[in-house]
Amino acid sequence: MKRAMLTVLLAGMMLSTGCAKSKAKPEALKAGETKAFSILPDWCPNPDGVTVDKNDPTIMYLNSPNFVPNDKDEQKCGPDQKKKTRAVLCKVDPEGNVTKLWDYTAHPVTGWSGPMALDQGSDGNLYIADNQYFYAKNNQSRVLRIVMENGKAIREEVVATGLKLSNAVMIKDDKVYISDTFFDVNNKEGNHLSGIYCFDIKELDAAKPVAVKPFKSETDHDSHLVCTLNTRPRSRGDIAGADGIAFDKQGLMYCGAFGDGRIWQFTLDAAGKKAVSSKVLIDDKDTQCCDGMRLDPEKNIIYFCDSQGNAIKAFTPSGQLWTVAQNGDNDGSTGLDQPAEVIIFAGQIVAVNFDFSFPGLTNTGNDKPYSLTAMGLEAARAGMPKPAAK
Ligand SMILES: [Ca+2]
Ligand SMILES: [Ca+2]
Repeated sequence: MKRAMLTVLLAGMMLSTGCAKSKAKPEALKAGETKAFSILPDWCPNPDGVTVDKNDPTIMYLNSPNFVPNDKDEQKCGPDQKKKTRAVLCKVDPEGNVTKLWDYTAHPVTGWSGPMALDQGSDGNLYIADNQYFYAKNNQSRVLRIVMENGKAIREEVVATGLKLSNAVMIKDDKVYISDTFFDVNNKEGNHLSGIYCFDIKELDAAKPVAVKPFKSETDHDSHLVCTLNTRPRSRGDIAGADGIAFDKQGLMYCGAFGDGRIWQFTLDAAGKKAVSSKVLIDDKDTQCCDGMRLDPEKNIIYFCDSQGNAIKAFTPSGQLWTVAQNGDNDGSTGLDQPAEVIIFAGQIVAVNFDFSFPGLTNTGNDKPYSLTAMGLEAARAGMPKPAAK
């Protein structure tokens, strides 16, 4: 009798486990709703860049630079790579499971690694912005390439040097666009300048990395520079500049400033190497920070992270702006916890919670859980403001 009951119980448990693992579509989240997409392992305390594999939509790549929560004294990893939590590249599946692909190598001068955003080229390899600005302000930041073979990361290469704070990466037509958030040079109005560089994948050679010339002025800079933008500090006094990059379906390029939340729209030349015109598209009093951004190609909408406001927002190429989701300070178990990157994955909007906590942000501190947050894709699209009635 007992044995029979146990069999029934076990069968029931197996059935329920099977249901939980079924590939049934997740229940669509309503407007403004958030839930954890993934609770990350302890070795991903400070995740940042994401991109989805160009050939396999079930693979999302995630960088976790892990600048925090390392204690300052213990953080001395040095060239011997004893960083408390090593910077890693991972892959994430549609159920939110995380697998480590690579341990990044420390920079030979600073002793640290800082892999922020990443994107995949048509060669299948991943191109990474290695931000060294938190450790050295003298142009130590780089562009890295992780060579991929059959889904495995097999080699890490340095392909460009000389950047200040390499941040976002967006690849279009085998050109790698990288934002540099700090030039440490002001324009004549006294606003801090920053910009975007562009490299052809075919010029990126590990045997001879591109040496980017430091930016001196709007007329004296490296030939790879596409455009500049400037930051007007707002309530939190942050001068950080060029951050997230996206292209719309017409090929217009967008970049937002981390320090003031303004978003620029750039028209590029036919080669995609120089901006021929630019304008500030978004300048909103309730949006004082812009981090990562990503195109929704089906709707020609661009989603972006307001890291200060713990919000995911969206805009159209004509400048309509709306909020997809926003919450107060949250540890990341249910809501946004300083989102830095946003992407469409597994039929949802997925945000990466950087959870670093800079002064003036809603996020008050790096805390467990470390997480990715999901929002409803259809709800986000439906939130677009309707044109005013005539
Ligand atoms: Ca957290
Ligand atoms: Ca937090």
